[in-house]
Amino acid sequence: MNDLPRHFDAAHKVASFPSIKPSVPERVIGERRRFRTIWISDVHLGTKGCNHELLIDFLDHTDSETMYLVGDIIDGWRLKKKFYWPAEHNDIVWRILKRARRGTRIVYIPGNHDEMVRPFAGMNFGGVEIMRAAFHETADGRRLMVLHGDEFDTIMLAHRWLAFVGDALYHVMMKLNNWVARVRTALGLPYWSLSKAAKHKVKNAVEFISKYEEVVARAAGERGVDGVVCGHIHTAEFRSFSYDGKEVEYWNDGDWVEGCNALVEHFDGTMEILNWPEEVARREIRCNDVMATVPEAA
Ligand SMILES: [Mn+2]
Repeated sequence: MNDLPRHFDAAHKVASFPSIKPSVPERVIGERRRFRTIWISDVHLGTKGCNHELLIDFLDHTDSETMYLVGDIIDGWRLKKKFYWPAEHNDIVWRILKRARRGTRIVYIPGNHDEMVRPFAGMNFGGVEIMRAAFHETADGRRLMVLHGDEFDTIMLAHRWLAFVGDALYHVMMKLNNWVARVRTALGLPYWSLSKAAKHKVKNAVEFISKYEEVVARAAGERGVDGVVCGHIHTAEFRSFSYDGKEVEYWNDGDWVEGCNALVEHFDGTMEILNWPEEVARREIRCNDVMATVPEAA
């Protein structure tokens, strides 16, 4: 019971947070892109992996009626080991709370890395609703189940396979493989393929992702919803499955460590996965086009 005043105190601090100025000022250039709904997850605040620059840019250029934070927003596991919290990470919290103040409905569904927030499900901190899972109805009436997704990753393979995902790494591995082979030959050792070992891991990773998507979609099908939105495996994706002769949509909103993706719902109910680095590149090209039409000052 002694805990209660402490929680109120924490809630008060969170509520007064928007009056503090962020270290990176808000940059709203022209109109914000408005969506009905935005889903983001796997931000991993409190780690060097979090791409705070791109996320701040995303938050400054978009707006929505509802925003779901689909877990692993704060990395409590890593923070417990080593405290790392740059000013930009506060800026992200500041921006989210400011959205809530401007009238966006914010729903925070904690994941496995921020599981310490899970006991607060049902509470509201500074306009942020904390929930264990949510049901979202799209503008065209589809019912989607929203959850982080670690519930379906029973073996918790996430960390072991994540390191092996990605073509780029595979190519580096191939180069390294040649080097290892040469050194081994020079030393008179038998051939051993590093790339083959890696390829095996990559194949396992691909199988794991595919299996995971299937398991999550099936769980949604069993609950009779039209689809599911989750995060957790850091792989933004849309897939359509069939359950009991009915279509079940699988949406993964990706992450802000590697891909920097967000899932959005337009006002007509159409859903789209945004790749923010690509959006930034497109914006810069458009900006250059505009600049090219500006006559040079004499
Ligand atoms: Mn997770």
